[in-house]
Amino acid sequence: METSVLAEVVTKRRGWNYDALGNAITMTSKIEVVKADITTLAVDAIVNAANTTLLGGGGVYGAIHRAAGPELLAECRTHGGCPTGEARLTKGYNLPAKFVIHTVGPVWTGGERGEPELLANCYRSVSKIARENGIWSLAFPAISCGVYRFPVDRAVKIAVAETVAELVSSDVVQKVMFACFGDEIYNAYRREVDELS
Ligand code: AR6
Repeated sequence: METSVLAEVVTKRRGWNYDALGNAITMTSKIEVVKADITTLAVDAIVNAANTTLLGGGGVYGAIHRAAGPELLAECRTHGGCPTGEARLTKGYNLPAKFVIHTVGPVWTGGERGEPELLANCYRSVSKIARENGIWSLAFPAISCGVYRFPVDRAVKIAVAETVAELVSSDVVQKVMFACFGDEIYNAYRREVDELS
């Protein structure tokens, strides 16, 4: 293997990246794990964990709609739903975030129905929309880890792996926050992100 290719593989494995001058930037400087209500975060876009109708729910969905105001629901109606693993973009209305990217995580039913791949697809779909819309900073909730009962450790591994893959390959998305509600989720993200450095 050529030295440059080998260096790239090692670089990606260790979660390092390089800026235009060739200075090493750690992935951990681009990823932040915070205990926060996602609706308070002033990032370009926050991610919503919705259901396939995009039109109702509690949890993080309810918090985002309450904070954004009724215009958000009106714009969601125009999308006519969203399949599991895909994502849709709306404005952020009264939120500090300019946009909301709505994605639909899988309901955990034991792991034999493609749940891990569907969850990975959520992160990929969100990243694609972010790239296409010049979104520099993003905040994710723990998609599928509430009502949809995805095992937290497995979900967090997928979230971090997909985020690193995006940050390594994209020159658009530069900052990703994981907004955690509760110690279990926070500690799981902390452990996984700490392993990158
Ligand atoms: N900020 C950050 N995280 C939050 C917040 C908040 N304000 N509120 C809750 N969480 P869930 P799911 C966390 O159930 O499992 C909806 O009703 C929460 O503690 O909101 O993908 C939809 O309409 C958990 O860790 O989403 C769907 O029907 C995580 O966000 C269904 O729930 C996700 O929990 C989707 O279920």
